[in-house]
Amino acid sequence: MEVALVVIVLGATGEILHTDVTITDTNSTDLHLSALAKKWNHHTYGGCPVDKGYELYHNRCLKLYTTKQDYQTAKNRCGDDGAHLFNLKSRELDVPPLLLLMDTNGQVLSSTFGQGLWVGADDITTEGHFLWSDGITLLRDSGLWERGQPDDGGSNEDCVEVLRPNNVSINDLPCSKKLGFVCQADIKML
Ligand SMILES: [Ca+2]
Ligand SMILES: [Ca+2]
Repeated sequence: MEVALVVIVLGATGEILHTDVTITDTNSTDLHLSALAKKWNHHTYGGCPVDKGYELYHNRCLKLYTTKQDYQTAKNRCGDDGAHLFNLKSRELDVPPLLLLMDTNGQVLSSTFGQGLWVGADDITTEGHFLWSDGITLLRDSGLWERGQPDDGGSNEDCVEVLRPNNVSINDLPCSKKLGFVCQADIKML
């Protein structure tokens, strides 16, 4: 006899604000998410591929990679997970999950240019026209850019890092730079 209790709290617009899972069975009492991941290996939780190390932070499935890689390698690594580099589109919806991910991993966003984390935007295809990994345009007036950015410094800055723990912002820099990165798995409806 096994009972799984799943609590999902939805916001006014239907986004997932919080989820919690408790399993009770005859041999053990309260198993938490990590145990659930092992128990149901290759399954998803809340639409997140937990077997690959992704977890739900507010309403985003994220994983932090701290080993520094160039942009293309980082992008490929996310792709290997069936994910993509994090699309940090909304200060309201995407910054809280990012900061929770950092906090949970005992990390802090750098405030130094060139030492941030890769996110999923670049202007490799057309200079000056930044696209998120889903093909949506990242506007220059999005309100996410650091003041004076993007500046295509040295005519060689085509990839985007995220910076600053207290006033999260983005900057373009050379794609060959090696940074940690954040991958995002799109939430699948169960
Ligand atoms: Ca550029
Ligand atoms: Ca720049």
